[in-house]
Amino acid sequence: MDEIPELTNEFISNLSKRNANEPEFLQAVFEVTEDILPFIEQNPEFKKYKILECMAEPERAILFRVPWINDKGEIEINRGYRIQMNSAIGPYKGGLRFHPSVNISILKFLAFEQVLKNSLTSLPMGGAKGGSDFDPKGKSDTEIMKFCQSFMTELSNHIGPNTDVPAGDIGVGGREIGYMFGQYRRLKREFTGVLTGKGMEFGGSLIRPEATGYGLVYFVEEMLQQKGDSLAGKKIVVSGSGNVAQYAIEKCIEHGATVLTASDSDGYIYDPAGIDKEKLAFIFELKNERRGRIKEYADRYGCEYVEGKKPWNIDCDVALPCATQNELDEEGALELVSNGCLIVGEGANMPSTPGAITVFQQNKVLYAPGKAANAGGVAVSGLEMSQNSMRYSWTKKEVDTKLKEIMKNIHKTCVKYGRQSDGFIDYKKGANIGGFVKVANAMLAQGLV
Ligand code: NDP
Ligand code: 2IT
Repeated sequence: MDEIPELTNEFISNLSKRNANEPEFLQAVFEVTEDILPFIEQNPEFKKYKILECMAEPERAILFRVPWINDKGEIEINRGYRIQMNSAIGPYKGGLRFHPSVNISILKFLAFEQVLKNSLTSLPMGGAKGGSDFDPKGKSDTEIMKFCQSFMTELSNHIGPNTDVPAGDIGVGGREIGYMFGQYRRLKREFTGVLTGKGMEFGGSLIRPEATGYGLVYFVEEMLQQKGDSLAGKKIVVSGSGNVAQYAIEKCIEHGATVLTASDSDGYIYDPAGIDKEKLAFIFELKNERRGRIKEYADRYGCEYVEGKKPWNIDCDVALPCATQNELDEEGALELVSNGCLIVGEGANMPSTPGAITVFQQNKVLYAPGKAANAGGVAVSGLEMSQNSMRYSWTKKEVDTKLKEIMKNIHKTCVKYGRQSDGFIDYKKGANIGGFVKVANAMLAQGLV
């Protein structure tokens, strides 16, 4: 840390002061800063125009009240947000998260990551994130619909197909996107591609539900191929059991790997025989239809269930954290390393803590950060926008081929900017510089706006 350029210290201290109550946001920005600072030092224009300082300030942050009435007839008040972080390379784009933990810090970190991620996809999308502290758990379909309608009634004033195009994230899937799309269409009296992740009957893209999980596995396969290896026969540990985890597991099985674990916020299941197609179908039904707990998997298949713990102590070749931020800490990272884990591919956004990342780097574990490895979701969202604009739809095969190509190119970008003198690929550095360059150049070209 002794050769940090002067700019870093000043930048870090100012940013920390201005955002003192936003630990996740600071974590995300610092993690990027350490990689791009030397790059900025070599490019005086970026320094002169304070590009990094600009990027760390949202273009706009919207906060609003979301009142709705629950099934008991009681009034509930939630808080809604949309952080429009950067639109230098395209309309704002990024998911909506409904989870009780949602606050400004979490959404700013997600929006900041989204800017670089969207740039890496090579599609013309700026970055945003939004959501609410609404907790969808245990709510009826009617309550979900009422909440989504109230949320969209205000959000509709701030988004549009050429302005800002939200999608799903934690707690927001096809059902919620459908209700929000319906309300937007009613309010605006127009049918446009204002949201992505829509149902197939009303403008959704094939492969969008699968895209984040599939893209993650395509990326990890590229990492292995770079080493002359492949996923076939590998032992995989997955956290989460939501959208990203489900399709990551599906694609791992297709590649001949054995997935040993899945989890939710209560605990994890460990199935030494591996989650096969039939067991995965049970997870889909459990989580997407009955909205039950992962423990039921262990009850049904007679395997181990570990309450209140993460699966990082399980022996594996590849770890795919697919639940949430900071779910993999230094202790978990040390366990993975001591069990011989070769690769960590982040399906979630910022699941590894800074301490965990240091452990991976010190032990030469190949570590793919979320902004590269989980970019397949937003990439297919970008393809959904293109199809909506053309009033046309591509086949499953066409979208999947484009997704594979995009993940391959992101991998190439990471290798280009992340290759070290000893040949080791620092995917974090590669992704951070690769994502930054295009946005920074676009900002320079457009002047101080
Ligand atoms: P889902 O809501 O479908 O699933 C989330 C999963 O993570 C559930 O298993 C959930 O368990 C678990 N989880 C959520 N919060 C916590 C928590 N605080 N502690 C422990 N477990 C938790 O969301 P997604 O699968 O869509 O999203 C998962 C991750 O992937 C997020 O980090 C998201 O930002 C990221 N991501 C998502 C994309 C997408 O297209 N959907 C694209 C790129 C990244 P439980 O049910 O108990 O809450
Ligand atoms: O974190 C993410 O990239 C997402 N939640 C998907 C965003 C999108 O616009 O598809």
